[in-house]
Amino acid sequence: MNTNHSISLAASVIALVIIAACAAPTANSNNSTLSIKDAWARPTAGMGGEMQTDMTSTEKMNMDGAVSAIYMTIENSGETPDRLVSVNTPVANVAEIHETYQQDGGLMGMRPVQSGLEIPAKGTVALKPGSYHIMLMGLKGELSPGQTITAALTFQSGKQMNVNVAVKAVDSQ
Ligand SMILES: [Cu+2]
Repeated sequence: MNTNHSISLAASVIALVIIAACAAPTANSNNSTLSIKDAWARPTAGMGGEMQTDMTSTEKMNMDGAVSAIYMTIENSGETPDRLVSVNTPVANVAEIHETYQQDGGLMGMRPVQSGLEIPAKGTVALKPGSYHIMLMGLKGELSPGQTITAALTFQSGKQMNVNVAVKAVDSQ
């Protein structure tokens, strides 16, 4: 009786270890020196004034609630720099790497980052409101707080990382 119990307990532990291994973020599964932290996205509803700083006037005019932005921290613990060159997410038709910059006359604008976003060797790059971000356009549905979406990041080195992104109200940051 006790023996059977021990065996089933051991089997349960092994099963849990296997489940935990399968649930580990794919971001760490290829011995990558890159790691992603604190990935989050804006909800589509109730966008505050802060969102406006991440949008061009054209985008504001075209805005029908179907835009969002993803933010995260990307860390490179390796000895060689890499570049984030593209992002895909099943929730949007277009995902572009953008930077916010000061236009002539002082207005803030944003533009696609040409040739990718460099992640320096032994360095960290923060994508955050008013700075670098991944612009989502042509969203296929609303993004609500509490939802989790996925994004696939491709780097110049050929590394690919799948990231879970939590949809959060900006105020909760
Ligand atoms: Cu943008």
